[in-house]
Amino acid sequence: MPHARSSSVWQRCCLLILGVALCVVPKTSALALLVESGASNTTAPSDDPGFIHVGKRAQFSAVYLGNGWVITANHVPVGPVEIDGTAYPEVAGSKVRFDEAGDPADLMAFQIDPAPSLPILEINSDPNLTGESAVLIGYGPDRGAAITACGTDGYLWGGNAGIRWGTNDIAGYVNVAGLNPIGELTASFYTAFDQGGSSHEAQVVTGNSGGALFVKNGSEWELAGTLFALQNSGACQPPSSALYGNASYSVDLARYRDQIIATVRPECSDEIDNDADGLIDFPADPDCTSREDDYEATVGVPGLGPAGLSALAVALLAGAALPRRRIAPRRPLPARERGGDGPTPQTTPGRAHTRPPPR
Ligand SMILES: [Ca+2]
Ligand SMILES: [Ca+2]
Ligand SMILES: [Ca+2]
Ligand SMILES: [Ca+2]
Repeated sequence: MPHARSSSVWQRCCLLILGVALCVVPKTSALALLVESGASNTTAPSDDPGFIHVGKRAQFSAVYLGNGWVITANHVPVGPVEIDGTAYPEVAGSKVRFDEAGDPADLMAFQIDPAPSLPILEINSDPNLTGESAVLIGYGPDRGAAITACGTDGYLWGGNAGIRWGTNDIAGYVNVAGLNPIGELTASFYTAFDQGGSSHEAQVVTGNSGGALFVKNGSEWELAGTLFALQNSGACQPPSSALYGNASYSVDLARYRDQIIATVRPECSDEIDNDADGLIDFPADPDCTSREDDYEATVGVPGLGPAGLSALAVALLAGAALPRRRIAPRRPLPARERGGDGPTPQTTPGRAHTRPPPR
């Protein structure tokens, strides 16, 4: 009964908001699956939201979004990301931090090269997921011994670290203040660790951040959150433990979605009509061979930004002939500058050199 639980969580969260004013929010993440131990839940669930996309970033987590980009908490350092047993080096200087109304969030993305052969992840746009079932995936310890503290039951963290999944449901929304500098707010939602909760009730643990929270939109899974903070029961709670009543916080990706899409997507899945032909992305724009395709126009006729359209208008007014549409092989494509809207010389550094096969 999510609604019965969310009432008590809301009251506790009010206390948290006061605490947040004093900036007492531990940074966290990765999962202690407090109903599981050992190797349990270290392979994809049968209804898989994207387990293989969640990677290990040092002792933290990061999620592969597709197109050569990973997303993680801003307090996770940039570096190589291990995905499905393979380490992918970071692209120097590629980090982009996301913000809202002048508040830089505890959320960023950076590129890895080569790009893993995995599809582009969908990102949730629903601003209210309260009551929705979620799957959480991150790198962290398993469940250890049962304990009782602060008048409630729980578990110590175990000694088997790995990427594992768990479940919970979204209890509500709150802005979480960062520790440094004081006052930067990260839009987030939270789950409560409940005795008798969901089938694989999960709570994040201090030490790792950047893991994934997925929810279903109809029949399709979407990435909705980046795990980044927790609330515990205070001084009475033993270190390295999770108690019923603790909460886990995820960055609300819906609030940063436009920035994320603009940063990490190729033209054929960036939700923009890049070449002004009235058709947006794959499969609507026939020049797109897949969501991973870099160009929404035939190669040789790159997408027209405002400057390009102005130039074209000037050319038409001057009676100039339109350039002939040239049919050219799509690959290999030149490298593309991040945020650019057209091809750049082959000497441009960075960017993925491999691409996933069309789905
Ligand atoms: Ca719960
Ligand atoms: Ca597009
Ligand atoms: Ca188009
Ligand atoms: Ca087109």
